[in-house]
Amino acid sequence: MLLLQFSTSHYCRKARLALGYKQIDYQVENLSPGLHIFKLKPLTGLTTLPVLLPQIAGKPAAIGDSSEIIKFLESEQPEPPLLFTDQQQTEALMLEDWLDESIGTATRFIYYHFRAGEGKTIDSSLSSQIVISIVRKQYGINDASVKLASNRLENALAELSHRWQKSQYLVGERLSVADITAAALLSPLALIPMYRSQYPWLFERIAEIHQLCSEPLPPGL
Ligand SMILES: N[C@@H](CCC(=O)N[C@@H](CS)C(=O)NCC(=O)O)C(=O)O
Repeated sequence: MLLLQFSTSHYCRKARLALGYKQIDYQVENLSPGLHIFKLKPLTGLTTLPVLLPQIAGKPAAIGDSSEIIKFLESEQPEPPLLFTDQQQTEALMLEDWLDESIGTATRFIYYHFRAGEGKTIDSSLSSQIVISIVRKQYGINDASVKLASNRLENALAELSHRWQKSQYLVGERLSVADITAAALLSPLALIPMYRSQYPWLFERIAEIHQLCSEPLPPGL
């Protein structure tokens, strides 16, 4: 299998965690932001990464969207499972969708805001700052939208803390799509000192989940 990705994307990290947890052999191809559209549009009709090319006869040529990729991996290789077969499935998929649509985007806002200001020294090169400024423009990242994102994250972290402290897992008694989605989509916060000092339990859990999935730790951990 071949995973088309942006190397730094937290949604691509989510797909890698799933592949790693299932111990599936795969290769990655890193695409360049901007030019990626020309490759992706004919493959999936979408402009977003990750995209998985299963390279298996009789299977789809390309699968876009991290959630669809996980569903495909589960059908191809059910063990170890990331989904459920009972009523816990609805809860896990709802958490995944909430993390994808709300929390992953909030993290993006907080992260790029940090990288353009206090965290500029992480990579102050012109090329990096140009990418950051294009992303900020593309998603409308500014003081007001970052404030809203930070409020959303605060609520999300309260909910995740409650769930992860009650049991080791967000849903049921084993690792699932909900845990790997949270671990991937919150991982960019590891570079931000305020989150590191206020939510140490979060980064311990992110690191544990990366180890379970044989995925290298995200920057900052
Ligand atoms: N819901 C999608 C979101 C993926 C996503 O937002 N990917 C970003 C990178 S973090 C992307 O490819 N952006 C490029 C674009 O929108 O053109 C998924 O889960 O795969």
